[in-house]
Order: sequence, then C-alpha cells, then structure tokens
Amino acid sequence: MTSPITFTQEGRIGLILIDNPPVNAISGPFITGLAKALDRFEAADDLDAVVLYCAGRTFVAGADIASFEDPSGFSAKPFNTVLARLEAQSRPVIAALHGTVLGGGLELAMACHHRVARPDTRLGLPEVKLGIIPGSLGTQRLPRLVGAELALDLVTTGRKIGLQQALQAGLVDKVAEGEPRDIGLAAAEALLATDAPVRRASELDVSPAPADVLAKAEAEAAKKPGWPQLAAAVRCVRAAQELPFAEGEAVEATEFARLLPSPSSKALRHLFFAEREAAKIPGLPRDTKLRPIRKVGIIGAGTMGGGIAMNFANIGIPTVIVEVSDAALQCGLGLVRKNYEASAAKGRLTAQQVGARMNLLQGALDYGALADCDLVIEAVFENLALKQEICAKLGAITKPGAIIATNTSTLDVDALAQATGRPADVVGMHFFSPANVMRLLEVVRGTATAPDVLATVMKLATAIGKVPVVSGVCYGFIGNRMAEVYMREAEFLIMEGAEPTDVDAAVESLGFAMGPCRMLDMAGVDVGAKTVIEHGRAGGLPDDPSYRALVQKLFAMGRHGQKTGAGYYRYEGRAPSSDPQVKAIAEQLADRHGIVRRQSIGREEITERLLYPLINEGLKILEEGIAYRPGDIDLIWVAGYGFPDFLGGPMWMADNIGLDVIAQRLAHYAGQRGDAYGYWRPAALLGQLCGGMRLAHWKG
Ligand code: 3H9
Repeated sequence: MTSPITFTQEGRIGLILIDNPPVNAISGPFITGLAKALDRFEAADDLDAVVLYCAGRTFVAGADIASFEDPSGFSAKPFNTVLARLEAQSRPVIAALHGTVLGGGLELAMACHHRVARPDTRLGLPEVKLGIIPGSLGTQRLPRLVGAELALDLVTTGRKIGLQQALQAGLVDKVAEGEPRDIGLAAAEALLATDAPVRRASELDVSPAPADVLAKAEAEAAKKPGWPQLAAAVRCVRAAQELPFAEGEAVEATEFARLLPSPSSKALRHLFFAEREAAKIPGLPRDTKLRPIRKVGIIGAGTMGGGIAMNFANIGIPTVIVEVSDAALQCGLGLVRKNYEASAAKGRLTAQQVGARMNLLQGALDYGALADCDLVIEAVFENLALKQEICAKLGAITKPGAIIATNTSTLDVDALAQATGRPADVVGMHFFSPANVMRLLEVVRGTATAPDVLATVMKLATAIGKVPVVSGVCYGFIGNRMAEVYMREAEFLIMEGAEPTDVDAAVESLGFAMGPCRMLDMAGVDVGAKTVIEHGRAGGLPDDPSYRALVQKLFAMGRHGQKTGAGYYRYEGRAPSSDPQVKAIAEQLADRHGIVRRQSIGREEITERLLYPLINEGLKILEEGIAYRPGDIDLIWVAGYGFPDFLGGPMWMADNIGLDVIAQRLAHYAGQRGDAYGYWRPAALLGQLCGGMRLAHWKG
C-alpha cells in the first residue's frame, strides 16, 4: 500500500506532502507516514526547514471519523506523539494551508511553528458537532495562539472562521496566493531570512478570557445535558488558561476518551455519515448532467412561498413570485423584507445586502412571468384540485426542460405530475416552515421524475444550505406520514386523560425541541385539521370516528393555535399555559367515542405510545421502499421535526432500545387498547429484524 505521506526536498527545505483523498483525513497509515517523514527530516543535516502541505481540494479536514468505530478502540495518542515531535523540532516547521483546515487538521497546523494560508482557507474545530472535543491538543494550543475567549467560542460552537479573522487573531501568520507547495516554500525562505527562533504554541502564555466568560459558558453548557461535550470543552479551555500545558493535555485526554464512546457521540457520528449517504441516490449516477438553474419562479407569496423565495435570493438567483392579487403579493414581499430587516438588525446582514436580495425578488400577477424560469415551485395551500389546476397551467407555460416542483406536504405527487402533462419534469420539494430557516428539504421522487431533475434539485438544495433527503410517493411522504401516527397517539392520550403538558413534557424531557401539541399549535391547528379533512375526503382515513377527533374539534372552535391565542394551550404572546377548556373538550370527545378516561397516564406510557408507533411506521416506510435507508429517516426527523440529534433520530434510537423490545411493547398496547383499526400492527420488517439484527446494518 502506498503511503499517503511522501517526503522530498527542494534545496535546503524539506517537503512533506499529504495526499489522502478525498479530504486528507488522518488515519493509521497517515500517522505512520508522518512519523517516517520526520525521521527523514531529523536525519537530514542539510535541511534548514520543513514544509507540510496537502494535495487535492483541502488541507487535512480532521481525523478519519470512520476510524472512531474501530472495534479495537481509537486512541489519539499516536497522533499526539507525532505532533509533539513536530513541534519540538529546532528547525522551522511550516504548514501551508488551503481549503477547510478542520479538527485534527487544525491541530496539526497548530503544532507547526508557522502557518501560511491561501485566501480561501477556512479553519475550525468542529469536534463538538460529533459529540466529542478536539483530542489532539486543540483545546490547549488554540487558546495559546488566539486567547481563551475566541478559543472558547470556536471550540464550543465548532464554527469555521475565514482567513481574515484567523490572521487578525494570530492563528495564521501569513496569507499568500498560489499552490500550497509554492506558498509553503516561499514562507519558509522568508522565515529563514529573518533568523527568528522557532515559535511553539505550547510554550506561549494564554491571554485569559474576561472574568465571567468561562462561568457563563459553563452555565450555558449545563442547560444542554444532551451535549456533554460542551461542558467538557469549557473545562478544557479553563485548564488551558489555568494550568501548565502538560496538565491541560491530561485534562483534554481524559475528556476526549470519555466522550468518544458515548451514545451521544455515536449518534452524531451516525448523522454525519447519514447526511453524506443521503446524497447518494440508487439508480442515479454521480455524474448525471444537471439542468442549469438561473431563474426560479414561486407560485404563492404566503409564509411558505416567501420563505422559499428567500433561499434563492440568498444565493443570488433571481426569483419571481406570482400571486393572484396585488394585495397578497405586496403583503408577501413585505413579510420577506421584514425577515431580512430582522436579520440586519441582528447584524447578520448589511443594509446593502438586504437591498440586493430584495432586488432579486420580482413580484408578478401573471403566469407569463414564469416563461423563462428554469424551476417553478408551487407553494399554494394544500388542496389537490387547486394544485392540479396550477400544475396544468405550469405544464403549458414553462419552457421545455424547466423543472416543475410542488411543495405539497401530503398530496400525491404522481397525480400532480400527470396534471402537468410532462411528468418527467416534475418533482416534490417539500420545504419545512419557516422555509428560510429549517434545514430539511424532502425531495419527492415521482414515478416518472427524470434522473437529471432529481439530481439537479438535490444539488440545488445543497447550494441553498438544505439537507436534502429523497422520499418516494405516499401520503405525507416520510416525515408527515410518521408524524401522523405520532399526532394520532398524542390525541388519544389526551382523550384518555393525559394533559397536553404531560404529552409534550414526555418527549421534551428526552430533548425534543417541542412536544406534539406545542408543535401543532405553532404550525397551525387549522393546517393540521385541514390536512386530516382533505385526507378523509380522499378516502385515506381509518373508519374510526375518534381518529384525529381532537384536532378537528379545536379547528371547528376556531382554536387554530398560537396565532389565535388558543389551540392545545392558551397563549399570552408565545408563552403557552394549560387550558381547562381543552380538558373539558377531551372529556366530551371521550364520552362521545366511548373512550375510557384514566386519572393520569404515566410518562413511560406516553413516551412509548408517541415513539414506538412512529418507529413502526418508519419500518413500514422502509419495507415499502419509500425511504432508501434508516439514516434518511433519521435525518428527516432531526433536521425537520426537532428530534434530538444526540439520540440520532428515530431509527437509530430504535436500535438502541432494541427492536425486540419495540415489538413487545406494540403487542402490549394492541392487547391493552384493542386493535380494531390496525394501529399497533407491527411492520413486517420488525418481525424480520427481531432477534438481534440492527437496523443500522439493514441494506434493504
Ligand atoms: C477530529 O479531527 C478529532 C481530532 O480532534 C482528534 C484526532 C486524533 N472523516 O462533506 P463532503 C468524507 S474529528 C472521514 O461530501 P464537502 C465524506 O464522508 C473530525 N470521512 O464534502 C465524503 O465521503 P463520500 C473533525 C470524511 O466538500 C467525502 O469525504 N473534522 C471526513 O461538502 C466528501 O465530504 C470534521 O468534522 C472525515 N473527517 O465538505 C470535518 N470528512 O464522498 C468533517 C469528510 O464517500 N467534514 N469525509 O460520501 C466536513 O465538514 C466536510 O466533509 C468538509 C468537505 C468541509 C471537509
């Protein structure tokens, strides 16, 4: 096997080239190769300095995350030993940086004596996003180079900084244009000309953080028990500030070793790979030629349409929004402007950027304005007949090759595709509200969707900062189909005697952003009820008069959620409080539908009844081929429904609970509640996988 590291020399300067595609990640052979390169440098008396640089698109982007799963265990020690050797050199060691210098890659750069970087370089320690902390002295060298305050920020947020900030902060010494090898050599020559002594980060004093900064960070970290890596990161930076380097090193090593095997880190690592896996679509070659998207059209300037339009304006794509009346159009555009101005008030945009983005948005009252668009997304309210009518118009008016997308959240994408008369051009783009903020984009692949349409939309989704996940066609696709059983049980639990607060608290205590009742109050009880009613009209509901009876009752009473001041809760502004009227409504409905009420329902039952049917529905979705992989379902729930990332998503969670346990509990509730409507019917896949197999290993 060829080593990813080669050592050569150019005159009096040694050159260590790292070539380990795709992102030069640190692996066993990498570490061995680096150690051997150092042997060569140490033995070469004729060399005055050594330059480390990378081939390909980036400098080292971190440790190979897959190697953390090594059954024989992962240790940071071998890499740290090489870094210590590198830093201890008496002749200058120069890192030439480009691309994304992340995690172990930045730790490698900080062990060098001097850093030169290309202007496009971005740097960061993203380990917290993987449930760990930097394990190769990043928490100790960074504070010594940039001060404890900025180090704390970077280590706890995992955010990247650009070159200007890195230069100002002292993380990078010099900026230069050119090939990494050339800028490294030039920097080495310049450094040698100064005859300056080598500068080792570990020997520098830490510029301390202002008095209360660490204490505040500790308090913030304590509020996020699901992310223990935050508190650990603060402890490490405190150690860097208060202890000698070697003692800080020991603190970091202990924290890293404790976090690496933790369930939360495993869950976050699973999501990292799930996100990359979701981009790989069966039957779709990676090199599929994409359709160019230079102009986008949106039908509907409501909250959804406006939010969707912002995504495109944000990346400089001219976007036209079509509405039926000027009043609706002005109202929608006004809302978009307000959103941008709110970002500007928070310092996230300049007034000039607000102006530029608004200039990219054009309003129109006529479909003729869509004739030159490359992609048109309809975002009108959820009504099949209306959407079919719009799709037919779009099929006729848009130019050949234009993609027609529907933002439907539940309806039959194949029926809408047929309505256009050119189904190969049609795809679902299901945005989540607020569409300019939520990361998830469910991409619905219709029976006839052309491969290049799908590939184009996946790529575009990434360009607008979304996490795209493909779903097949079924009612509600992946996310809302699973949410339907979740909401069903939430309603039954309330009719049986639980309070909305009990229902929400059960999943919020696990780390959900909000429980089902608060979620529906925010999304709109009217939106939820209309979807149920529409589904009923299409013959999709079970023959159970108590099915989703509560949401329909609340809707009929005008309790549309937060926006009307009442839904499952009563609202003062955005703050929910329990409402005795909801209990009275639940009692009436229970009475009407012969549901036995109980004094109280335990948290364990609530949690199981909310989550196990949802997991079971996910398994049905997999066995039907609606989702390609369990990880796709996990991404949808984490990026779109507030499922805690440190639990890895519902399918990952199911593996951790045990599929046997889930099967037993479904059978238990079927027995306890009766199962006339098949609510507790286990997925065939559940039966197949029981007996020890993990979903994570299921390949379809
Ligand atoms: C760490 O460093 C711990 C240390 O403190 C201690 C060490 C001892 N490992 O994202 P992309 C793969 S923790 C393995 O599509 P982009 C990725 O799976 C690490 N694989 O490209 C994909 O493979 P495939 C800290 C990795 O241009 C391919 O590379 N570092 C890794 O959109 C392309 O990736 C991080 O957390 C990795 N570290 O973005 C950085 N990185 O084609 C994580 C990438 O087979 N990585 N791959 O699906 C990233 O943030 C982005 O991948 C990056 C490129 C910005 C680098």
